[in-house]
Amino acid sequence: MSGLDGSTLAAAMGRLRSDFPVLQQNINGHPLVYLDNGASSQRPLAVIEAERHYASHLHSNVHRGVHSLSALATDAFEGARDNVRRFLNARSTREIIFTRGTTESINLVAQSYGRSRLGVGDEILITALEHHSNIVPWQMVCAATGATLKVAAINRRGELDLSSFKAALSAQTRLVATSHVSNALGSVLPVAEIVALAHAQGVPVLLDGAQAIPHLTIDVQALDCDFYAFSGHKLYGPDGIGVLYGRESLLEAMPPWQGGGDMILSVSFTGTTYNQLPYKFEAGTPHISGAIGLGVAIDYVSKIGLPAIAAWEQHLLEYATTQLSTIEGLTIIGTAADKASLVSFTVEGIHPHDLGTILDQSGIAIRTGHHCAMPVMQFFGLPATARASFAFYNTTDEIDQLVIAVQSAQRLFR
Ligand code: 7TS
Repeated sequence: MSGLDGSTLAAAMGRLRSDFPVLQQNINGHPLVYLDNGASSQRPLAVIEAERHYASHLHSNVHRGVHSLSALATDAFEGARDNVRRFLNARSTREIIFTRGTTESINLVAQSYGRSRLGVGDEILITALEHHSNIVPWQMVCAATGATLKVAAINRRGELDLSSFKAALSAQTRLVATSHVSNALGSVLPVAEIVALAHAQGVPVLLDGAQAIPHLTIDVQALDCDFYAFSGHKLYGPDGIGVLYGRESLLEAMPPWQGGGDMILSVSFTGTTYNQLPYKFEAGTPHISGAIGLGVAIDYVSKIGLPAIAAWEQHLLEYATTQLSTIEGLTIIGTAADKASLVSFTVEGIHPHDLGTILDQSGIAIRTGHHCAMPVMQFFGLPATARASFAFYNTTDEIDQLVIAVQSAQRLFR
C-alpha cells in the first residue's frame, strides 16, 4: 500500500477506517465523528494486537534476565527503538531515548542540559506559540539557575515573527526551544530558519514535535535540530510512551536526570558509573509494551506513507477552512500560510465549552478550552477556542457534519 497519494488514500478510506475499532462506535446515539486527534489519535488494530501479544506471550523485564522471555522482550523493545531511529532518520539508536511522552522529553532536557549549564545571565529562547509543556519546564529551570526565559513574538495570523526571534536571539542564548507545529492554531513554524539562525550563533535547538509527528515527514539530520520530542499517543500509538531524539555529542556530555536501575554500569556506596547511551537516560523499568506498540504504529503509518497522509490532511484542512468560513459569526483563529490539519475557531454568542458539549450530543468530538497554550489565548484576547483536528482517517463528510452541528447550535442559542 506504500506510495499512496491523497486521492488513493481517500479511495482506501473504508478499509483504513475499519482498522480503527474506536471509530466504529456510536456516541450518544450517533456514529462517532472523532475530530480531537490533536489531543490524542486513535490506535489501529495492529497496535492494539501488538500490545496484547506482548502481554500474552512476551511479558518480562528487559535488559536483565538470561531467560528466553527476557531476551524476546528485549529484542522487541530494542527493535522498536530501531523503528523510531529509522522513522526520524537518526544516525544511531544511541540517540533515541524512550520517555513517557513529549512532556517528559522536554523536562529531561530542561533538567539535564539546562540545570548543568545555565546560570545567571544565560537565556532560553522560546516562542509565543508554545504548549505549556514547552514553557513551564524552562520556567522551573530558570527559577533554579537564575537564567532568563525570553519569548519571540507572533503576528495576528499566528505565525512566528522571525524578526522578533532574531532580535531575541542573543550572545546569552544557551538554547532555543520551539514547537514544530502549534497545537492551539496549527501554524507550522519555520524550523529550518530557526535552526540556521540559532546554529550560526552556536546555540542548540530543541523542537517540540508533538503536533508535527503525525503530519510531517521528520528527518532529524535534514532538520539539523539538536533535540526532537514527541509522544506515541499522537502518532496512532499507545499513551505513556514518547521519544527524545538527541544529538549524540550533546547527550554524551549531559548528566543523567533520574537515577535508578538500568541507567548504571556499576554502583557502590562510594560512587556510581553510568550506563552508555541511550540507557543513561532510561532509569527504571520502561513502558515496554508501549514502546513495542509505538514501533508498530510507526510501521502502520509508514506503510500508508506520510506524503499521502499529508496530502489528504491538507485537503481536509482546506475543505474545513472553506466550509467553516461560510458560517456567519464563526471566526477562525490562526490563519498562518503554512498550517497542519487543525482549525481553531470561535462562534459568536456561544462559549466554546457549550459548543463542545452540544456537538458531543451529535457524537462529534472536538477539543475546547485553552489547549494548554494559555499565552496564545491571551495574545488573541480569548478565554478559549473550539478546535477540530484531523487525522488521515477523517473525511469531508465528517466536516460537513461538524458544520451542520455548529449551525444547529447557533439556532439553539438564538
Ligand atoms: N507539545 C505540544 C505542541 C502538544 O500539542 C502537546 C499535547 C504536548 C507538548 C504535550 O504532550 P504530552 O503527550 O506529553 O501530553 N497537546 C495536547 C493538545 O493539544 N490537546 O491535548 C493535548
